[in-house]
Amino acid sequence: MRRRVLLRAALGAMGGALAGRLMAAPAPGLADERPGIARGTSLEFSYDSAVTGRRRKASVYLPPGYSAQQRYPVLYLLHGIGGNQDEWRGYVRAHIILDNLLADGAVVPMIVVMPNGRALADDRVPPAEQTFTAEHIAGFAQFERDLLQELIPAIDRSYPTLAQRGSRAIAGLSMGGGQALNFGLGHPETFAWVGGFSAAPNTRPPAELLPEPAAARRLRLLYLSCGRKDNLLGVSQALHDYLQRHGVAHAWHVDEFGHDRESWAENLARFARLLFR
Ligand code: FER
Repeated sequence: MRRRVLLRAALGAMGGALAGRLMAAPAPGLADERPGIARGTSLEFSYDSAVTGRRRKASVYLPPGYSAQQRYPVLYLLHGIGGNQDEWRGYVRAHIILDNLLADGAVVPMIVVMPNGRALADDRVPPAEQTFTAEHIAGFAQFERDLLQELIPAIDRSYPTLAQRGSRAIAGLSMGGGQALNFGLGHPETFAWVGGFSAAPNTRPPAELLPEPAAARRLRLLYLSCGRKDNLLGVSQALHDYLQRHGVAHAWHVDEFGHDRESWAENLARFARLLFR
C-alpha cells in the first residue's frame, strides 16, 4: 500500500515536469545551432540483447571530423524516466551542444552513445500513468546488465573506441543520473568518469553507492549537479554531504534551474569539458 501511495505522489509531482519537457523553449546559446561550424553525425545503432531477448536501439553521435583511422573515448549518456534513446538529442539537443563545444576546441573529440535505459522486452515509453510502475522502474535497474554485457561490447566491436576504463564515461539525467551513479560507481573497472545530473530516487543510498569511500580515488571524475528549483535536489545533496564527510573529491554544481533542459544542457557542457583529459 505504502509503495502505491509513494508512486502516486511521485507521479503527481513529476507530471508537470514530464509534460513541460515537450513545451519548454530551448536554452539560449549553448544548445542553439551555430551557422558555419562542422557538425557531428547522429546514427541509429542497434544491438542484440540476451537481457531483453530483443534487438535494442541506441542513438550514437560521432564527432565532426570522425575517422575510422583514429580511436575515440566514449561517453554513455542516459535519459530520464519519460524518455528514450532520443531524449538527449530531441529535448536537450546534446548533439548541438557537442558540435558547439567541439567548434570551440573546448572538449576532446568523443563518441557519445545514448541508449534506451529501459531494459524490458517492450522498451517503448509507457503511457504517463504507467511511468512509475514497479515493472518500469525495474527495467531501469535491469539496464545495468544490458549495458555491461551487451551494449558496451557491441559499441567496442562496431566503432574505433578506446576500450578501457580511463576512456569511458557514464552520465545521465534524473532516472538516468541515478543509473549512471549506480552503474558507474559500482563498476570502476569499466568507468573512470561518472556524472549524475538531477539524480532521481533510484540512486542507491550513499553508503551503498560507495561503501568504501577510498575506492573513489580510482575515479578520474565524479560530477554531481542539480537545479536549486528541482524537487529531487535532496538526492544529490545527500550524496554530496556523504562525499564531503568522507573526503571524496568530486565536482558539485547547484544551478538556478529546475528539473529541465536548461540544467541538463549546462551540466552536460560542464561535464564534457572535463572529460578524458
Ligand atoms: C521518483 C521521482 C522521479 C522516481 C524517479 C523520478 C524512481 C524520475 C524522474 C525523471 O527521470 O525525470 O520518485 O523514483
